[in-house]
Amino acid sequence: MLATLRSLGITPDFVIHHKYPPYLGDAGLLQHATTWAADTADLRQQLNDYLGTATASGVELICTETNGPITNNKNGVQSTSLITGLYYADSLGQILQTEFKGCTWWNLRNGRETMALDPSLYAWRAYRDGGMMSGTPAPSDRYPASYVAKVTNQFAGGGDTIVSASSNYQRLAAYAAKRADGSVSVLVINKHATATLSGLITVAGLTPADHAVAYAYGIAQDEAARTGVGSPDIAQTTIAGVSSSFTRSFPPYSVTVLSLKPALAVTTTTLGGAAAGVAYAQALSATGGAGGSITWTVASGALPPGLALGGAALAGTPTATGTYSFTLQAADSIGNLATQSLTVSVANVPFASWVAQNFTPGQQANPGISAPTADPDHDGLSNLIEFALNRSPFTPNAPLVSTIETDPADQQSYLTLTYTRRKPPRDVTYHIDISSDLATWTEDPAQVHEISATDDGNGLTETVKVRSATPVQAAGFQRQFLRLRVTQP
Ligand SMILES: [Ca+2]
Repeated sequence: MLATLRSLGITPDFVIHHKYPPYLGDAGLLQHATTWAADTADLRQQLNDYLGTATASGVELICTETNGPITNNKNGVQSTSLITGLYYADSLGQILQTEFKGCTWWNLRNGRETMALDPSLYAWRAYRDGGMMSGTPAPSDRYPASYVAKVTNQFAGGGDTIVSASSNYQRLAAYAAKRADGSVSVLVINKHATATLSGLITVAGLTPADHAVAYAYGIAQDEAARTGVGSPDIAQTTIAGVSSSFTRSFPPYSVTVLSLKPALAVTTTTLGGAAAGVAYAQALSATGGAGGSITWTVASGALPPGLALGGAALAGTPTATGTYSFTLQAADSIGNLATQSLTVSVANVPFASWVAQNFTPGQQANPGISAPTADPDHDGLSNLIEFALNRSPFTPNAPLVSTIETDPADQQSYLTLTYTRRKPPRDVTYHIDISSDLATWTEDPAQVHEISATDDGNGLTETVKVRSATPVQAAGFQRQFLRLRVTQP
């Protein structure tokens, strides 16, 4: 036919292949999937021979029918057995490594045909069926191939890449896919009737998360369908101890897909600065792991007062200045954990925020009321000073008064000024000036010493005491004045 097509100048777009194994028994069927490679080579060779390599290269191979040996009466009951389920998975793993562009299992629903059980086969349904399931809704009417298809759905899909995988044991087939989301899935089929086989799984090109999800179907589920006791559905379990090289046991006659995700990692490595009294929100993010939602907790340290973890964010209104270091932990839904050390610096209330908190929009628009130099309560203290001293701009306050205080250490008396100062970081600068005539003022740390700064415990301010360096008892002492001056940067 190919020669005739060639003589007519016709090139087929594709070749359809149907594949049904002969009677092979269970052990034979379980090794038969490896013949897909030979089938492919044979078809390609025929196309090359009859059409010429150049022409043949445009012809696609498609399999529109395959199943176990349902055409053979001798082992028809095998079609509804666990063995054909395993063969389905093994065939899929093999086909995905060939050039076949498509393959359709014959079929979803076909028809049941009662026949005698062959005791040499691992089978318990006394009927043949070319479908994956029967028409009635009982669990036993879904055949193993349908459940195995549910498992292999977790193996690969559109956009994924089949990557090399190998097993050094003929009865333990292994296949692998690099998934579009960066994860790697491993399909393992234990074809041994009674032995649990252990495989050392080595993963290249991915540091897997230490928790993964395993999807499996095997004797336990097939028995549940037979007895009605237990779940006939696929098993989905979380497994721990996954790494780039790990050992996993596979029960006899089972199909397993291990879904290995990239290691969970927190991608938020810095957080923006915050200011007391100013609403704050920073998104938190992580990659890898099971995907889906991440649960965030504080693993160590303490968040700035006023901030809390909620959803995937650190948010709130800070109430206290300072630099806060803490470690956040991200947890995915299957137990993968990742931590990240973070620091948030909380600055003092900015002057602009204080204005916004203390003045109405109308007042804010009126510089005579809200400007830094304004004094709406007529107490002689400008708004900037009121802010710097953490006072209210509308409550008249007494002015700062210098006092003469005696130092018990030297029994000398000093001109002393006590005032409230916002804790750093802050957006105002405090200056202490000294004068002997109220005309010439000097800011000189050598002449005025800060002798104490006591935290007020409110997270925002401290009480500062400064005094003249020269005691009133000093020879030639006449007069001294101290004043507080506040500037904005
Ligand atoms: Ca005032």
